[in-house]
Amino acid sequence: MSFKRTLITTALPYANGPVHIGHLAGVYVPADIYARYLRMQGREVLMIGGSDEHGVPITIKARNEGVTPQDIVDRYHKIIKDSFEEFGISFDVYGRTTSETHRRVASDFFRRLYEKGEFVEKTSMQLYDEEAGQFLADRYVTGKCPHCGAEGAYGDQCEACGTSLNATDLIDPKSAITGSVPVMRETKHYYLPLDKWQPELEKWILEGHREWKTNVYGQCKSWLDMGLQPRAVSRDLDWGIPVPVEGAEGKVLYVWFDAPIGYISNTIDLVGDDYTKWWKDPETRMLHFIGKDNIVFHCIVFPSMLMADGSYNLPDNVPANEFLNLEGNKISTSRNWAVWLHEYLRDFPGKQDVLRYVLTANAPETKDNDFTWADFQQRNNSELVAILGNFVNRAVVLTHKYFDGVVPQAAPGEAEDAVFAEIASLREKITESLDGFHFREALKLAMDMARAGNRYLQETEPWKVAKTDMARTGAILNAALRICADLAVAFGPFLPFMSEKLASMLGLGQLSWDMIGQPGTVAEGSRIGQPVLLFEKIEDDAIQAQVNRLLDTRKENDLKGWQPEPVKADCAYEDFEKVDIRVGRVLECVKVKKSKKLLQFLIDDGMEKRTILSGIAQSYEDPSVLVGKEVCFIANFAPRKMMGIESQGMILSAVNPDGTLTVISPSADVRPGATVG
Ligand code: B3M
Ligand code: ZN
Repeated sequence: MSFKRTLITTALPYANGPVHIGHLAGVYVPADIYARYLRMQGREVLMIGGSDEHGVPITIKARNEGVTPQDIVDRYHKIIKDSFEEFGISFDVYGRTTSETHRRVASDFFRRLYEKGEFVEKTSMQLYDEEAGQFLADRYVTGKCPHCGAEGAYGDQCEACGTSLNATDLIDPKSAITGSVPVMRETKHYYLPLDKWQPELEKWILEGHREWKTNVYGQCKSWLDMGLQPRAVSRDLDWGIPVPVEGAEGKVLYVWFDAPIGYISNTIDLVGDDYTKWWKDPETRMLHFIGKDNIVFHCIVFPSMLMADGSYNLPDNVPANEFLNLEGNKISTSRNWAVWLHEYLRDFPGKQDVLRYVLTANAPETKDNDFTWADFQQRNNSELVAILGNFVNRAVVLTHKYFDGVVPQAAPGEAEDAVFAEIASLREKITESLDGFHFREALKLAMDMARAGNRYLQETEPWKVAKTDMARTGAILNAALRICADLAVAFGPFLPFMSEKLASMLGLGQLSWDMIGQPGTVAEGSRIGQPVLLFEKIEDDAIQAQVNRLLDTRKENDLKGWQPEPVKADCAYEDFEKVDIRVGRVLECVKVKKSKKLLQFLIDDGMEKRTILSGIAQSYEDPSVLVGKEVCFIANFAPRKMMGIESQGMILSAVNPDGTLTVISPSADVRPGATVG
């Protein structure tokens, strides 16, 4: 079906912390690429964003900081909104769920369903913290996951296995407020009977949307196959939208009931009553851009709410991404294991496009993927600088060199026809990839267009032709500038800052998608701007600084979570006496060839010189720092061969929280051979 317009919604980030590269990669860069692409095609688009300002994580953070939840959301709503703006995430509106509009719209939505009898009111026993005097919902309670046994699962979700939980499912629950063991207390909640909508959801998704990404379709199918259960859409909390019906004092809307309605209220903030054109007109296509942990809420829960209301469109697609990891570990706000957008901008000012590029090139579109600073540097230096930036710079510099910046006359020959044919074919492929939400693939094809430009200059060698034939040189540079214009358009959805800079260098007006491959985009006889470097090399020290910051973070985390090993079982003094511990001076210390772990010590033990091997090489980048030091070692272990070398004893080392090892030395000079008792 062809749609008149497209409504793009993007997951509303919780306003309880800044946004990081995982947010950009998972949701906001893909959504922005798609919105910009549609706008460049002249399509009618709205991209809706906003902060999700209710929910227990916010109240826990407020409690921990001794401020109000409103203080927390006011702080982070601004930080998040500013970060998105800095990165060119082109929302048409970026709202918030503590707005008056949202309170009204969400309350009306609930009341309408209530009056239609769409909720089941049910009294049940829920976890209650007698010390704190409140019920424990969602993140207010932690315990052992009944599915995977992981400790620290929350009342609503286990982060280890992703299973959605009810607080009462947890094993050995503990209150996250007081740490006490909760009691069960009766309370009433309003349930959305998801089971009632199961047949319609199965028809809509399993039959009607086989084209959805496999990770999305698969998750929906497994939820439906398990059989949907009624879901509580109210909570005994004091932060949120009060349940707007009699007898519901002290209850608020469950955050996952209220937040998706934020898409509607943010649209109303933007276009007022015209929102019906975007939310109820079947000629509008709605797309939800989210991360995989939000699939059930956007494909099952929110659609059930919309079906219960009966007047809204349902999403046409939900191109959810998987997760982005950082240097091999899961990104974690609580462990500060993240690249925060505001910190990136501090360290790499003006390089938003570089991060957009790398996060798209590595996007976790079908499986979790990893961000590494080495890859970030490599893609910047060998792709953005060396391919795209280099081509544009050569075309512009040579036009200034030979034609004083005036666009020479076109005279297409065989070489031009060939490269323009390649560009036309790339445009078709990029369009097809973007239409299919394959943004990684589309970006690679755009970079192939820059590669085609470089090959064209290599083949035509204008710097040589200029010695004999200026007309031909002009024809080549006219073609090269036309390719630059094609690149400004093709990269427009991905790298908006570069695209704008290049377009102004070439004197192009508003860029439109169908300009790719068209002759005359850069007008003959017009004067192009001075060459401006589109990208700069990123040096090793800038990357090392980022890696060091993460290593420091890892050390802090290891320290934070570290507990000493439990003391071993009792040992008799007689047993201890059998071990002969001595002090020895290190005469030599070198890495053992072909071994990652072993250092080879030559020790003066006061009697002779002995060789001892020790598995601490990864803790001592430069083993020579140990030469001259005194170390403690066990002298009466039987000799042992490792890597063909006989080791006579064992060096004593302490195990640090981050797993590194530190040799044990006496606190003052001691004669080699001295016994340790
Ligand atoms: N606030 C963010 C998350 O789960 C959640 C999205 C709401 S979209 C309506 O990461
Ligand atoms: Zn689990």
